[in-house]
Amino acid sequence: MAPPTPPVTVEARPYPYSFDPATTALVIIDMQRDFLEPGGFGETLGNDVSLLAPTIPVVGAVLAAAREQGMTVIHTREGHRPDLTDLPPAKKARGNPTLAIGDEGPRGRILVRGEEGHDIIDDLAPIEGEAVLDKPGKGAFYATDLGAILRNAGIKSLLVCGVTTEVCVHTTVREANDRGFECLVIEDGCGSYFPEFHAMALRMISAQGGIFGWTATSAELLPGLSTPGSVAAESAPSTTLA
Ligand code: TIU
Repeated sequence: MAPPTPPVTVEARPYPYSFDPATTALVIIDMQRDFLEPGGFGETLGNDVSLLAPTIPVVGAVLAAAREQGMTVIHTREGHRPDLTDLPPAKKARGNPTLAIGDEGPRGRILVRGEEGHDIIDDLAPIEGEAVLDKPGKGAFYATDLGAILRNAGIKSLLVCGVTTEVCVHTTVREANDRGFECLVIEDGCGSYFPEFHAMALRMISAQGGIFGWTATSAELLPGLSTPGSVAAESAPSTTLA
């Protein structure tokens, strides 16, 4: 039997975050062509998708470290059934997009499962053994089996990254927190079309003593992930949660 993995403690806001890689999942939110590349849903809503590009190498580095540790990895994709029966009419109408969800765009039908634009970008393609979770909403727990997948794998903590910070990342972290998961949001592994929303969304998570989670940069997280058992220099174990 493998020896138990010691906890990792990383510098984080509002205070150091401790987790055991064996009971922690990396959850990568919606790193899809539809949000990150031209011609997709994000652009049809009037956004500059290049603002999200800096997240790609960061998520790639965290993903590589998580794979190295043998951690549970979950990739989510926002999108709808081809017949759009799971698409609320209000969601289709909202945003006054140049192309609505389900319309034919340059990368296939916008935000529809099975289309090129709906899939995860090549740089972060899932590998065998990693769950790809299709979700119709902004939160990854709504109308999905994510809760069951995490419970069945004995997961207690989540490392969360992806796009966009104040929409799908926030909604998912709020849902996870209410379900008892301890969430660390990777600051530079998240991105928004609105840099000011990104900054405030991160502050909202760690404010009020970590009202629904912690945040840390990839530079703070990655050394701990590559050497499990390491403890950040200024950690305060009495304030961390198991
Ligand atoms: N538009 C926007 O900022 N986000 C979304 O619609 N979905 C996600 O955040 N994935």
